Amino acid sequence: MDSPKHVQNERYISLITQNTLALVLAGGKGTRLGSLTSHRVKPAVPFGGHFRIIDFPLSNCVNSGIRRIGILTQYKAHSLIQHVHQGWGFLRSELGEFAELLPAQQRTGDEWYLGTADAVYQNMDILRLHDPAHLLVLGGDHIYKMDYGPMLAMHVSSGADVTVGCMPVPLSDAPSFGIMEIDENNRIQRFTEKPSYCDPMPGSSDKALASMGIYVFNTRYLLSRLLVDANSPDSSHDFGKDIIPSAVEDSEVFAYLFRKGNSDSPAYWRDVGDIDSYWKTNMELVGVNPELNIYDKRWPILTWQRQAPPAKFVLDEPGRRGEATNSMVAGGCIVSGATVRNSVLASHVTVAEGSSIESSVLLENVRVGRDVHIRRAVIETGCTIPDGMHIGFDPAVDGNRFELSHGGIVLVTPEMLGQEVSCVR
Ligand code: ADQ
Ligand code: ADP
Repeated sequence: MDSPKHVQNERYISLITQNTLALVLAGGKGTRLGSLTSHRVKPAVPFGGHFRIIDFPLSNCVNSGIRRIGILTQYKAHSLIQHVHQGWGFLRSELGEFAELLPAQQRTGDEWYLGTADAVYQNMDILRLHDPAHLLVLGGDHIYKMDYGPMLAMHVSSGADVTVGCMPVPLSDAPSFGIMEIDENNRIQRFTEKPSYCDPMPGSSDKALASMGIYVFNTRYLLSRLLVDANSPDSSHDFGKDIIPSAVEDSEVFAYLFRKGNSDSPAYWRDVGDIDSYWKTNMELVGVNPELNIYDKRWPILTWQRQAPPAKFVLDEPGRRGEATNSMVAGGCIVSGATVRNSVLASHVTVAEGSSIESSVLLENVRVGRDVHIRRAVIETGCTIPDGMHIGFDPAVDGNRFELSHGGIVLVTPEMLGQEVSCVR
């Protein structure tokens, strides 16, 4: 649709991305990740050995040429603030670039952020100061690589007030998403937040078109809508529940389908909403040929990482090899006379002699004792697993002492082991 303009002006996209400010929503409670979010907000949850979830949307912004970013926080934000502060300070303020934390600070009244739209509303004065032509509103809790440039370009060339990023999801997952119906020009006809029932999208028997929680707005349009919303007593001040459905009624609202390159198939995008999807999305990285390539130097996932010596694999006294296969092992780990398979080990994990780790995610500073066997588990930062313990073999035993997901994944935290919380989460 926009190719003629591309041809006319080779800077068509970069002029738009430079005039865009991204707002990453990172203030929600997100209780479905269980005890992984009892000390930290979901976007701050570690992922993939080196990263925190928020690194994905933030990296997408920088890789797309959007270098003005606000991060809206409120709930259990300590490690998120620390991470952004340590890892995302490389943007050059003297060039007008920033990744700025926007905590709830009662700028407009006595309330904390009531909903996602209210979070943006409460920062209106700051947005007016920056004065971008477009606002790109992103959830801080999805794993994907996306160039936002083409979506912004489509937004501008279609003359939309709002553009919503979307992709097909299984019909059975529709109640977890905002679901839309679109016409042949991708104009959104109907938008329902988390419907209990919906019909399949045209041309499919088992898929519905879901919002990715990614929105492009013309700044002036959004600010005027937020003012109205703030004065609506019945509103929950949420993009998915209030702003988008009402915009669909009376404004130009278009869908942008997030596809893999130039193909028709949907691109990789994961909502790591619960422990099962968190575990599965981590597991998808350790396969031989993962759909999400985090090794692509053209699209680096940026983060802050701890200074650590290289991971070490040790042959123990009786001659047992310390080894890891189909696994990602971060710096500072030591695997001694033990085997690690299909697993993700974050930095400074130690696995002692005679132990085995299989299909598991071990977060920073986990110490695994001798003759421990762990399967299909997520082990929280700072846990010490005592010698001889078996995790993931007997649901009845695990269910009593740990958290067991619907899909049978065991979540272990220091509290469940009766240990003190000694690490920043
Ligand atoms: P949900 O993910 O359920 O649905 P929500 O819980 O509002 O929506 O979270 C979206 C993002 O906003 C998260 O990153 C969260 O941390 C943050 N957030 C939530 N409340 C906040 C607040 N008060 N202040 C600041 N940030 C807050 C949304 C859309 C759906 C869409 C899915 C896609 O509403 O339409 O389908 O995302 O996952
Ligand atoms: P992979 O790295 O696994 O081959 P892709 O290259 O298909 O994955 O990237 C997935 C998404 O990430 C693309 O749809 C695109 O939005 C974005 N992306 C990755 N690399 C680039 C790039 N060099 N330029 C623009 N977009 C990119």
